[in-house]
Amino acid sequence: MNYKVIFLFLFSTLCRADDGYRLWLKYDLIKDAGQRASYARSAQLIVLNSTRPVLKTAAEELQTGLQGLLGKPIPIVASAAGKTGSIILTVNPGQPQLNDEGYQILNRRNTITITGKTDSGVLYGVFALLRHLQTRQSIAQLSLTSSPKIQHRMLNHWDNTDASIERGYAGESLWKWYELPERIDPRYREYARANASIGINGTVVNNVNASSRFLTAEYLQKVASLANVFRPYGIKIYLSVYFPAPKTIGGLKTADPLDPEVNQWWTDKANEIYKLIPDFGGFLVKANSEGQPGPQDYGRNHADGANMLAKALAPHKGIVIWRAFVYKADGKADRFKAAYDEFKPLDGQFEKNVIVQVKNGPIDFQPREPFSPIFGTMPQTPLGMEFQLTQEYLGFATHLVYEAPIFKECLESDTYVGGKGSTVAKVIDGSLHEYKLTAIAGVANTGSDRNWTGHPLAQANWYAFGRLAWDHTLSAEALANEWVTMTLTTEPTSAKTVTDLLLKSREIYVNYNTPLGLSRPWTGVHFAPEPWQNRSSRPDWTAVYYHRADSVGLGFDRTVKGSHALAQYRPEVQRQWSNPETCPLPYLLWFHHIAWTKKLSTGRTLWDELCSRFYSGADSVGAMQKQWASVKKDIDPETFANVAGRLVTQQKEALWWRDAWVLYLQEFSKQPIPAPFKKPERSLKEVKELVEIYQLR
Ligand code: GCV
Repeated sequence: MNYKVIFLFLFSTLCRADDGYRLWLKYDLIKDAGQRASYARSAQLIVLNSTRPVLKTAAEELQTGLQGLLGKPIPIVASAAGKTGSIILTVNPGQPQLNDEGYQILNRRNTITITGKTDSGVLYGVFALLRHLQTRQSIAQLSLTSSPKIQHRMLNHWDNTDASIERGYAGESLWKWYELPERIDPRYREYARANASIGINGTVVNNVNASSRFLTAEYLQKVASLANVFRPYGIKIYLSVYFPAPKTIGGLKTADPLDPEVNQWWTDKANEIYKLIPDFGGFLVKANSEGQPGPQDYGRNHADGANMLAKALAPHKGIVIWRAFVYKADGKADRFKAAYDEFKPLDGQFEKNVIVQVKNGPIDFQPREPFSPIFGTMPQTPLGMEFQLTQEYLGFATHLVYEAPIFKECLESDTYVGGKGSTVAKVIDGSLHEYKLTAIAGVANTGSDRNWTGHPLAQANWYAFGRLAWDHTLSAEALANEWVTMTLTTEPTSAKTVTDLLLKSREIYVNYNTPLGLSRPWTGVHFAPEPWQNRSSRPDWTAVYYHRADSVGLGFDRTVKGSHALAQYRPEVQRQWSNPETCPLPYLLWFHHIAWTKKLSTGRTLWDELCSRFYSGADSVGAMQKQWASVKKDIDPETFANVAGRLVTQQKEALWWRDAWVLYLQEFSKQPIPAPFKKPERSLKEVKELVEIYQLR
């Protein structure tokens, strides 16, 4: 082989390799010339008569996308001058049917008009049109109207000043604080593009376990420089704030929210921020939670704390997002009930620009949780949703878990707060209680890894979250298929196979990890199974606190005979869930302590059913590997190998989870492993030794 041939070979290999950096915005050339020509009929020119930044972004994004997909230059011009085949970008503040960020796309005689009520609406319309092309749909008679159902669609980054990410599994933080504001990493813009393409319009860049450093003049310059990058993409920046900042950086003796000097400090701070960042979004606050200070340290309540910040931000139209993730270190209490007990009495007491952000479930982002009862109880307080995209309890970045089914399950749950059909989605989109403020947040799964999310398929979680935040009625299946087609392959059979793989991944994970409503939010390593863990600085940070295995059975009794947490739900929900016969199996052990020998609706005893799920879950990972292998020819080799490797790890760890639970629980149940399953080959002691390795320093 001569050098020329070697070069050409290497070059073509490099061109082919896909490291995932381009996410779902690939815009590779459409191979089918006929299809290209049919799209091109309506896409000869982009017409934009404005230099406003978001509109400019819209035109340039459209140009980038079209040029890639159609393989030819598409000029941006100020006027179409009667030419057909143009795409006209236009803003019409009076456009009926649309809300502020909505768009309408119409194709009439090969002239496409994308109309937004605002500049952002046009940008979202552009991405919707590109999505149509990327998923190879016809645009000939296109007529699309869409408006976001929720106003604030945000990512929450748990990123620290030292570039570490709390519960981050895809490398370090994207934000290079030591380089900012002078050096702007080009990746910040790529991040903004990706978010805008799925409708995200806000980002909280730092950890809710916040450092007061972010509120110093030095750091605000850095934050402002990021805001400048995000602005042309319609994305506002927010900060998590450390409640005692008036003391730590303001030199005051107190951070009491009712103290006038403290109020003045926050007012001055807000003024300082808005001078630098005129469209700053607001503050996110974790207070009196897991050791974070807050208003209760001064005998005040959450509303006092939130309202003080809200008043400081109100003149600038900023908002306060106050988290409801609170629970006290009380071993006798049921942590499930804590947030509801603290927040329900405060309903209606928050300022108009406060939104209370509630995690989807009552405990903490478990593989499966019932919806938080708070959603059914605070009609006078805007409630926002907090989902977790990063896989803290879902196998980090090694296990494949497509999360849209988790989001949908919660959003579609019926709270009954306003009668049948009062879904969580209708609570948080404001339609049920006519909230003036609506929000949804995803704890980001992004990091400095080239492919952004560590596991290549975890990009689908970021994608699906954004799309659902825009429109929660979209199905998990449609979104999976959309993402796969835009990102991995347009070949329909393989796309269908990968979509199917994504869709079943969550249930498989639950089966080998926490079936039938088991939960596992203990401290430990968050990664490895430790059902035996019974020692910690606080009782609700042990495993045994949650699963309550004993010689009789398993599960946390939250009925009237137990902690009575069920009383926090509306009577219709209580009626169904408080009876073990009618409680859905996926939630059974969340609410009931069930005898090992009790026959379930499946016809098996609890013990046999658990074993069957642990074993079938672990086996299914093998089936997922086979399914992935079957699409090899249609997937980029680098991405294929990356996922294949992670599936091997997942298989190993699924067996590990299965063995840990089965061997540990068997010590209580004293039951044999039911046929056809075989007893694990290793002992409980051996599994424990494996876990210990992950705890070594
Ligand atoms: C940011 C869980 C996580 C913590 C996280 C906390 C929260 O407890 O383990 O890392 O802290 O939730 O949501 O505040």
